[in-house]
Amino acid sequence: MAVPADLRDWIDLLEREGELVRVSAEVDPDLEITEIVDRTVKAGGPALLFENPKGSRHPLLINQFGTERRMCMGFGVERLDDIAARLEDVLEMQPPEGLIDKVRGLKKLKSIADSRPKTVSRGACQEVVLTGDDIDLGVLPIQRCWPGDPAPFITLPAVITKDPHTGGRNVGMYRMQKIDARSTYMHWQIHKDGRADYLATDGKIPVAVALGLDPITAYSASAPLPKHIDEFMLAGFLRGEPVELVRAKTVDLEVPANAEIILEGTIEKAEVGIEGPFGDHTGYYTPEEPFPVFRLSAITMRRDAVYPSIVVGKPPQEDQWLAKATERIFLPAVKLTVPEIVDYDLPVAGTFHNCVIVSIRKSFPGHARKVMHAIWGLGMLSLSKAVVVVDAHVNVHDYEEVFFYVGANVDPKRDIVITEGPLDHLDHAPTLQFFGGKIGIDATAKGPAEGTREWPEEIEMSEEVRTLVDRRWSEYGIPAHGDGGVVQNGSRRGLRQLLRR
Ligand SMILES: Cc1cc2nc3c(=O)[nH]c(=O)nc-3n(C[C@H](O)[C@H](O)[C@H](O)COP(=O)(O)O)c2cc1C
Ligand SMILES: [Mn+2]
Repeated sequence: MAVPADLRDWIDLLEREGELVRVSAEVDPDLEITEIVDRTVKAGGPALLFENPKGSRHPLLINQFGTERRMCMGFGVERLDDIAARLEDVLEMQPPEGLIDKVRGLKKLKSIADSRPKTVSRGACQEVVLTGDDIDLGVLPIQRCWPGDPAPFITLPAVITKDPHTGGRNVGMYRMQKIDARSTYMHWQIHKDGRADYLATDGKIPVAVALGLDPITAYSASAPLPKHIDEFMLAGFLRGEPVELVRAKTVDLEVPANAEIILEGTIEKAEVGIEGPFGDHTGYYTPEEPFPVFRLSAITMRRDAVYPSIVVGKPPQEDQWLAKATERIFLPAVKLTVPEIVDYDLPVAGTFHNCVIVSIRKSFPGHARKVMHAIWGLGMLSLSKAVVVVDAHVNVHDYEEVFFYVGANVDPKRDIVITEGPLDHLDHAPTLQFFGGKIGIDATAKGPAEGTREWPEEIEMSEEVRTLVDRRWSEYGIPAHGDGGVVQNGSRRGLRQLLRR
């Protein structure tokens, strides 16, 4: 399935699929859009194109990622797991045996080679170039999202920097609070690559911000890749064609040619100011804190540029699907390091750093604890506050089933690990910022090898009787309730399998 080439192509696709509503009424980016989007997201509603945001002639696109279906459409897949399958294919490559294997291997290698961004000489993102006194962020319909926010925030940017020592590119999504017509703060949290690039600079660091991208490239800015991997390369791999870049006009960086809007500028290492508060994805206002100041040297854009935005807040919000995409896309990489992991789930209500549920093929005493510590040592998963470990057959996406095993298999005195380590920048619960307690819950079955009594057998109907009842179901004359298939397919886990994505 072809993926959208740029934001316009994506808007067209959404519209053709009945997934977009144009709002022509004048609507205020100051709070009003948030309330509309909050209701729309929670109702599983469409993407919204506000054609007349108050005070701006640029339309505002929001809720483009707000449902699983749209997320899949943006990635050109049927299910989010299909994206992971492609990555797994490459990660699990073995030395080829025989000719067919070799040809297949070469194809895979080519798909990696073709992922590298490609520099082109012209880009639609530079149809209009504004420098000097012409730079004015006031032309964009930047949202003030929540009543306690002191200013408007750019919320869906792809922020591009280069490591001052290696020259390697990094792309990240970090909110940007507007200070005035020509400057913003840059919310580079302590654990992020963007911040590391900034800290590695002596004087000032060039920064470019792309707004309004095709969905995969926009997503890639939020992906937690290891520092030395260029997020545009991941975008190229997932798109099946390279991200095209043009040279920025006033800084030594390349920017996506197909973007709607580019902000160019620099950040002086020494120049920080007080950012926030901001109504964040934790469901709370993150307090004021010092962050660097981004000073613009140019705005370039398409003539009729569309401005993209997103609202975060108490979950569920639109960002849940960006995070779910990451959960699915990164599963093969997680399994590569910890192969006993069958699946994992980061509940939306846990705002993604509060809880990880993980199922494992347990094969030795203490195995659940090994996996907890592996997660606490793995990339951004290391910031997880709670890790719940269940056996391989448990569906980690079915929270009721997980709760059953947490209740049934756990002796709190024996099976709880309390430890401490790094915590998310935004977590307000620990006594200290960035550092505090963690909990691991071992809800796997145990046994004498782990010092317990004999573990009892779980109740399961025999396959023979289930097949019999399947065959005879219509004879019983019992009406199927709810989704008829659930009962008739005879599986105890029928409903759970339906819930499973
Ligand atoms: C909508 C949205 C807003 C985000 N805002 C921030 C932010 O303000 N600061 C931050 O450090 N990370 C933020 N993140 C998370 C980062 O984008 C994510 O951790 C990414 O991997 C960072 O890239 P990096 O590791 O290359 O620095 C946000 C993510 C999303 C989806
Ligand atoms: Mn990165």
